[in-house]
Parts: sequence; structure tokens; C-alpha cells
Amino acid sequence: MHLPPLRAGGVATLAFVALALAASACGGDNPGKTDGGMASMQDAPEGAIRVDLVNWAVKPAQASIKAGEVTFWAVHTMEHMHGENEGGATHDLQVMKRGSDGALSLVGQVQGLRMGDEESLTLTLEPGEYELACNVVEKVGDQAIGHYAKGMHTTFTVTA
Ligand SMILES: [Cu+2]
Repeated sequence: MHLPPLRAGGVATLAFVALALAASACGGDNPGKTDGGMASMQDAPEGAIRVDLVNWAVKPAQASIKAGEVTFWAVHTMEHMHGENEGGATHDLQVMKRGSDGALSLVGQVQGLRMGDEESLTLTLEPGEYELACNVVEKVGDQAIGHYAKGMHTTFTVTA
């Protein structure tokens, strides 16, 4: 007795649905957004700090900057591989400031960057300790995959 051949297809379809759900759950609501206005740029905006978003790391081109207006250029780079069913179809960039009590509060973010997507984010930052992170939590198969827990966060310092 053989398994019906549609089984593999069925599994693939389920995986696709899970991915689609994950994508819509973590904010694919960027189309039409105009406040960034630079989504189609191929090169980093002048003076911007490139931040690569990969499985599973947030990698800014520099770890600190002077306070003031700061532009991050979030890139879900093509130059990395995704293992099968490991997730990571979309990434966010959350910029969070660490308060005196140690708690992180959101300063600004871009969400739902698919592989090859890039978007700039300009913020006015006060001196302090920050964290650059991706807080996407997606469902892959039966597993909930939290990108932050996987390692998608790094310290970023803003100096006076
Ligand atoms: Cu992520």
C-alpha cells in the first residue's frame, strides 16, 4: 500500500498557508506608506547606517553614533540562505531605547521586510543605550519561532 501522491502537496500547501498567515500577522501593511519614501532606493541614503537583517542576527554597519537625527537603512539581504521550514520570510527592525530601569521602549520601526526588501527609518535619538531587534514571531508548522529569541538583537549606543 502506497501513500496517495497528493500527501506531499498537501504538506507544502499547509506550510505555505502558515507562512502567509505569519506574514500577515507581523505587519505586511507597508504598501502605500509614504513617510519613508525611499523604499525603492538601491543604495543607502547618504549618511545612513546599514542594518542587515538575516537569520538570525541584526547586523548594523556601526555599533554607535552621535545623538541627533539618525537614519537606519534596514536591509533584508539576499546574501544568506534560509534552511527549509526555519522561517525568516520577513523581518522587522525595531529600534528600542533602554530606560534607567532596564526596560526597552520602542522608538521606531519598519516591519514586514521580505528578502531583498529595504527601507529607511529616520529617528531623532537621544544619548543612551539602545537595542536594534527583530520582534517577529511566526508560526512554521507547529512551531512558533521568535526571531528575538533566535538572536535577532544587538546593542547600539548613542553618544552625547
Ligand atoms: Cu526577524
